[in-house]
Amino acid sequence: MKIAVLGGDGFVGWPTALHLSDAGHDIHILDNLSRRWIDTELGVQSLTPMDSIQERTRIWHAETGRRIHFKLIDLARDYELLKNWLAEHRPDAIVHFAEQRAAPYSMKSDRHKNYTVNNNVNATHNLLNALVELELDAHLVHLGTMGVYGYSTIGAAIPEGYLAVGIETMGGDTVSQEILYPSNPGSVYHMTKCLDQLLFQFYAKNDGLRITDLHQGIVWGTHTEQTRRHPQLINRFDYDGDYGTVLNRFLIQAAIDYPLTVHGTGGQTRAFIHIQDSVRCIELALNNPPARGNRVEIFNQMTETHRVRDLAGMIARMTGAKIAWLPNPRKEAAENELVVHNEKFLALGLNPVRLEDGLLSEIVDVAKKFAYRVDRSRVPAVSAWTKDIAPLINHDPEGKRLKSVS
Ligand code: USQ
Repeated sequence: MKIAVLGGDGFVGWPTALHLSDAGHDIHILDNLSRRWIDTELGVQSLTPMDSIQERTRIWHAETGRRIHFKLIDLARDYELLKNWLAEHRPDAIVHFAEQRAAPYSMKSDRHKNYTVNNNVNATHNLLNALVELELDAHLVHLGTMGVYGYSTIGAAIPEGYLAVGIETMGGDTVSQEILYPSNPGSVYHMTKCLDQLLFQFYAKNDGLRITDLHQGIVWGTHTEQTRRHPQLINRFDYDGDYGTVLNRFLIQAAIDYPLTVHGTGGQTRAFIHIQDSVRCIELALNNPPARGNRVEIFNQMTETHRVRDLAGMIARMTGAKIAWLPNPRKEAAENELVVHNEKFLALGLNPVRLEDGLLSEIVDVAKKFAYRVDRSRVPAVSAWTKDIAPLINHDPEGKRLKSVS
């Protein structure tokens, strides 16, 4: 297939582009390189040394003989460029990662909230709009988030996108319907993914677009089969307080002898998936498109759930790291249960990589190898969800003003 990978320079986009190229597809990356600009804005860099996208694709070609094409486009702003590109190339499928994906970054200031909404919602809408205008029947696979469901504990498992409800009619009967699971975002970033869901629902219904939405959990790990092939194909690895996600942050913190930064009681339960499974799921989704006229296909792209404090405890036992119990910069439930249906990918043959498979220590090794590149002052998460929370944030989890390290 000819596949456009929008946001193909990012943390999941890059290994996906390699994985799909390796599988024989003709890959075209469209990206505005915003993630690299945000690194510059925040004054941080990936733990792993990353080459330019042009250099990365050159190395891939030298290693495999396969070409990955790159086009610099800002999907949120350059509608005409996007439309012209789609008209010229007419891809069979499109994988859409081209959104600002960090919840803390989306909550940093009013400017960051505006940027995240404008960027994410416009990028998605521009794409859908162009597909309709060009009568292009490409299968659209979008990277959504488990966070659309929210983290309230209701004692029931989260279904894959749709909830069966009974509605009482005026005549007193009960009619059954399947509706999008009520969205309950926990950040401006997560809210944009909820808005995306409505855009997809409308365009699938109105124009018969073929859309798959992947509700992905927190990705951990860094390598995939293809990124291992050459040092310059390495994936990015974020450890800073805005872009670093919890498990990868704990692993790098353990590697540099920094206390593990647990927010609040660490009672938050979240869904996780290894980066290798993430790229496999995307391929499975591409191979199983919905029929034209069908509703949006939704998969829960996660393989296991864990409580934050259990992860911290496990890594502390594995590495001897200390745990810092910090005031939570986010407005979120202190404790929650989370049970998730993910049978659809398992039925399509996904054989998940588990935390217990020993890969955690491998990542500590990656972290140790590049530890010299870490700026310890960028480890604390200081982006506060509300003005009330901001004064409580601990900017120094290493100890001087810390109440409790165990
Ligand atoms: N947390 C800590 N300590 C840290 C960092 C995070 O205790 O040092 C806690 C947070 O308070 C939160 C949980 O860990 O309760 C998860 O935080 P995260 O930063 O790992 O994940 P999140 O902000 O939810 O976002 C990430 C990705 C996002 C994706 C989402 C999937 O950045 O793109 O959509 O995971 S999910 O969480 O399932 O919605």
